[in-house]
Amino acid sequence: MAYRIITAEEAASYIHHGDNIGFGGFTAAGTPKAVTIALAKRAEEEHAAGRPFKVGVFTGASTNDYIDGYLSRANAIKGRTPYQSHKDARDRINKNEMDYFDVHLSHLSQSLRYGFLGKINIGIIEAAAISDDGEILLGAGVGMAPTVCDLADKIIIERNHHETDKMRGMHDIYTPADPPYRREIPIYKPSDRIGSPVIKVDPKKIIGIVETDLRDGVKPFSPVDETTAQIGHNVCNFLASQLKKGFIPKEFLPLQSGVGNIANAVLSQLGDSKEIPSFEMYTEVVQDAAMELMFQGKCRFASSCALYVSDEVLTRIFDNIEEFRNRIILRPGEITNNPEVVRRLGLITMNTALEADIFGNINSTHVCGTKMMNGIGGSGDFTRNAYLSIFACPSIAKGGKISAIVPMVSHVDHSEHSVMILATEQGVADLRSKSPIQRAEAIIENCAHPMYRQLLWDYLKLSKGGHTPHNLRAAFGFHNEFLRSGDMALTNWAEYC
Ligand code: 0RQ
Repeated sequence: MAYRIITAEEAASYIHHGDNIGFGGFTAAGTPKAVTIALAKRAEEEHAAGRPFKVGVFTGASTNDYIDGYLSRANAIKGRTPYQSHKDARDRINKNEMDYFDVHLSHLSQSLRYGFLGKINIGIIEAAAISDDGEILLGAGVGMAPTVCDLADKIIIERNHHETDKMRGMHDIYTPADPPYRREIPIYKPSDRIGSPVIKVDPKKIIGIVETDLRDGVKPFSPVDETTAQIGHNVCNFLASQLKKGFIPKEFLPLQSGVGNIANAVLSQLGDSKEIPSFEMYTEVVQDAAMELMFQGKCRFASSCALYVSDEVLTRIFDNIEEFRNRIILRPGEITNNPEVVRRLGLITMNTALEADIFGNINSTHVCGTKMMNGIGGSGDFTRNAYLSIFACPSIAKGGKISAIVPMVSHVDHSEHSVMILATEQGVADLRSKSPIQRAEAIIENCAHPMYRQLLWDYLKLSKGGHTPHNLRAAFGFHNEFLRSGDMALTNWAEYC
């Protein structure tokens, strides 16, 4: 073995205050787990001794408690990008104790290569195996590991004994050349392989190997409830109607599905629908619901950046690895989310909104316009380039005290120009070819909860003139009312005009 086996504590000792760390993995899948616990302890000791200790964190997407949890609790993160979904990270971000900037996932690797974001001092990569000549076999998540390995001055490998060598052949590692030399990414169907099954690095960059057997520990999502089942049902019916009308080819088109409870529920419903034929996925995460569709045969093939699945489901994949090696490809995030490929393949994209406005703008990230929830993730990469872009969410949140349909979104992630379909448990609004006023009518009628419908009609009446009618004094009336009384339903427009 050409490398030193080191402890997590020794690995952490090579990381200095102010360093930027690039992590492999995507969501909790294949994300390092051991060194960051030791790093958090070290940060706490440094802080106790009155010395500053904070690092910059670049990840493929959200991570796990081992990175965002431990490092946030230790207040050891100076800056972080991109998507995160950990409560402790969110708390630091919203208290401005961690500088967070949110970018489209497909942009991150190339922005690092272009030098826009500073350098990567240390890469930490979880691997299933590593050869003496520097071939790294990744585990269940790829993220931006290839770019991290390329750019980092030094690399620490966490060899995880649960990420088995059986995964050899599942990955497809490809890094596009940078402009002005970039060519097309030659993926013409989700199952096309264009790269290498391993990452190749200069062995001299590897500081050492930390042995671990910690599991990804993905928790199952909330079971599908009446509301999320109805959303899924509405999306399925809509897709079936598009198929009948010939707007979707009879072979169907590859699907992308975002993360979270709603996305999981929509996928479950697709599995049950007799009208939707079997399909392929070209997506950034495969969750339990998508794997369930693969087990059933409803999903024939999945191209993804990660197997973000519960430990039981991952074990089931490993137990049937010969089959799934031919039915799953794991790619870097800049390829799974690549706008060029998304547009070419003609994806049906399904992502989740926190709130939507009556004109079709979507806020997926900020509660009441100010508090960061998770981030934009890949939802922009997919939505802007989709064949058919769908957003779904429950029409109300927090027991009805929040309407997800508002007069004006308090933060814009996806604009009315990119959003084609909005679905809630109430119904579906097809926004294609509609003027702003027609969109507002369709959204209020089909998507708003009955307890908010009249308030929204009243808002539209107050909003006189212009192509996109608004009453700028009242536009954030729902949000202001929620901040004041805790219940948007108590909005009295007279007070906000
Ligand atoms: O709060 O957790 O306290 O119960 O938001 O909402 O309904 O469980 O939905 O799990 O699907 O998450 C948009 C955050 C939805 C997610 C978002 C509250 C609600 C609940 C969660 P509780 P649900 P989900 C690829 C794709 C953006 C990025 C994306 C997300 C909690 O889907 O991060 O799609 N999407 N990336 O009560 C205040 C509102 C609210 C609200 C819901 N209007 N105001 N709170 N909630 N609506 C991802 C990757 O790139 C990996």
